[in-house]
Amino acid sequence: MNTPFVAVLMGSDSDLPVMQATLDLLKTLEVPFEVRISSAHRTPEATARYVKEADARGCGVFIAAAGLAAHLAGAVAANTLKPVIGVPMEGGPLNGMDALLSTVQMPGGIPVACVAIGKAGAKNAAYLAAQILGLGDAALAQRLSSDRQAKAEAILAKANVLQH
Ligand code: RP5
Repeated sequence: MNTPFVAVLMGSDSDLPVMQATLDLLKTLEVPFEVRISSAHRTPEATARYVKEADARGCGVFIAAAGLAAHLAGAVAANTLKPVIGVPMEGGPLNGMDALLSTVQMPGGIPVACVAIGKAGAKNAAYLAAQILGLGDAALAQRLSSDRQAKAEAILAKANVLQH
């Protein structure tokens, strides 16, 4: 069986500046991934086709980012039994609240794990995907553990600086 990869979808290339944080972290954590611009509304058939094909090729986790009436994560979840992480984008007059509710309010039986709006969500989508894949990959779990430790040490070092 191939090593599971993460498929990162976004509804528009206008989502890329925020979603770059997801791609950077997956790279840092050495998680294999591929990226597609694919829209639930503008390219619905292509989205469904890609999800089924990526699933069959060994995708382990899907990440789907979209803004406004954000139906991409739900459309992905409708076409796979693999875990789907939704990232609400913050653009638009409602600052992402529309995307948050559209992403998180899935009907029972078709789950989407929805993370925070915008940059924090983009980062956590990568961490959550890595944690899921880390359940079956001890080396990846170790890289996650080292990353968390390094972040804690960086904060403690800053606290020390403030005390002096
Ligand atoms: C959503 O609409 C996209 O995910 C994006 O966040 C938003 C705006 O898309 P563009 O008009 O910038 O292509 O589908």
